[in-house]
Amino acid sequence: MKISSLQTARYKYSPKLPGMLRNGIADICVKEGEETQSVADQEKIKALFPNTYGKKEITFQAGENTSETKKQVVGVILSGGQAPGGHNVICGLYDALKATNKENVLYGFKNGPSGLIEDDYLIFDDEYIDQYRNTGGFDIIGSGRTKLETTDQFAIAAEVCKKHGITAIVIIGGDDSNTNAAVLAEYFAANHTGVQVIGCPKTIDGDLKNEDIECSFGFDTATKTYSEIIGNIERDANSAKKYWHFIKVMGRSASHVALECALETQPNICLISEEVSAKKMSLSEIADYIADSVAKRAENGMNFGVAVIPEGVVEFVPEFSALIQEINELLAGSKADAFNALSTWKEKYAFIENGLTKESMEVFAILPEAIQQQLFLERDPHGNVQVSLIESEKLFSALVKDKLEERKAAGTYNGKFNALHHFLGYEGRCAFPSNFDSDYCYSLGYNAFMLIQYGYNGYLSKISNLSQPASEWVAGGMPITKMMNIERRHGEDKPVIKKALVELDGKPFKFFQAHREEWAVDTCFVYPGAIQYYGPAEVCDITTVTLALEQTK
Ligand code: FBP
Repeated sequence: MKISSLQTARYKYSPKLPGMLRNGIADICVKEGEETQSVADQEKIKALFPNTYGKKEITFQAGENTSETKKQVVGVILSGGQAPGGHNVICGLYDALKATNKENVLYGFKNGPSGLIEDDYLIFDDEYIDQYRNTGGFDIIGSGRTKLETTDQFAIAAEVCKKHGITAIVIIGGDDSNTNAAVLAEYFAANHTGVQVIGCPKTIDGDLKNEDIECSFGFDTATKTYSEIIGNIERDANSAKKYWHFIKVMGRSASHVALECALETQPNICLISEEVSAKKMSLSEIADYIADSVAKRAENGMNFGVAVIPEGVVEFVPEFSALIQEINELLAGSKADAFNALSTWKEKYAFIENGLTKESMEVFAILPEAIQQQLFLERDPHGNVQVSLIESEKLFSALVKDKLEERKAAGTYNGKFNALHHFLGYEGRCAFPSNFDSDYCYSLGYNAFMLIQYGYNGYLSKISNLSQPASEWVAGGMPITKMMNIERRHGEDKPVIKKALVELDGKPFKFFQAHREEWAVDTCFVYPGAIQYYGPAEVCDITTVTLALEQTK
């Protein structure tokens, strides 16, 4: 297989560990902190996790290693969407495991959580793992979205662990996967299996964070990759001076990715879904907001610009989510067959007009036809509209165009508006991890093994003080139950890790808010360029603006 020269160079990169983990395995000891409580619903969570609730927060420090010297057989799983650095979590885990005892074994369950249930695995050795050091992707073992959540699955998992003598499972995933990791940990403890479960916080979306987890891995590299592309597009826009670029960025419901990219690149417009929701903005209001920027820039002779749109924004527009709910109802069960049997869009449109309320029909009617059709074509296995597939970058540019035409007719706008569209998502999820993600992920994996070695169960591997150089990072662990509350899911009360959305009183949003009016009218673009792996630390090792702002005193 041909390998790029960057990949060869990255094989030789030595990820930086937190200072307290640098002295070698024999010199890492535990400092136990306070007992913990869940963030909310304490009594309910305690009742659901009698064996794993309330455990102590811990940190590692330099000192004699007093952990038990039993042989460890660990299984690792990658869960959900790819995030840069996943390979390094496994490399860090492997290196700590082998440095502790050469007889220790690391199993990789293939293609996500289903690999554990199907007993589909490989066993890591030096030659195999060395091909993946500091590389992007999850192809080292593959990933998947099967959820480990039923008692039947847990019983099979326990059998598989028993068969291989597995002493611990490491689950690398987002909020859902780590919620399930906590439930599995409780099951293993309640059934005296002796198997521990440790989670690692992964997702490019940045929505797995709280007072303990400063950021999920992959967010740094993905946002840097998108910011490079947005910056390049800004420079193109500023050179050609003839296009408005509408750029949708991934990130699911939360707008952390969009906000970070805006802080990095200073586009003219960046929508924040959480703000749209708080202000209950309608599609028309959002379109007017963007059209104002287009019109003001046109007055100054600038018929170009850049607008960043978060992936989940339409879900947060109240009238749009009401429309989606009505469409889901309209096509529920066998009604979908009646709809699909209609042969022309005209007939289908009449069916829709008949079935929607007047309010929802008004919203539907203003959508461009391509989006209208998308709402009826792209359905998930339950028959629901797949909101994430809606091309909101095209939706908003079409709505803005309509607004501008109205303004032209009224004589209040006389510019030119040519829109281009982009969607940035998959481009960033498997990029070579930045130095930050290489170091952070390796540390998370190394630290996960220390938690196993010291006998912890139901903990999340935790590395903090991340806006400082790695030598000052703090390694430790936090019971996953501490991050949980009870939420209504599919009609039932469930214990879940609280998803972190953008806080409108948080420092990153406040900073953006303080500058966006100027960015909307003037050209304040910033061009971050490509991720740099070799060179001065201030160019190569700096993490996100979001984290830097969150950690300013
Ligand atoms: P995770 O929550 O699993 O980390 O997924 C992140 C993500 O990239 C989202 O931003 C995006 O909406 C989704 O995955 C896309 O999923 P898929 O890979 O299944 O197309």
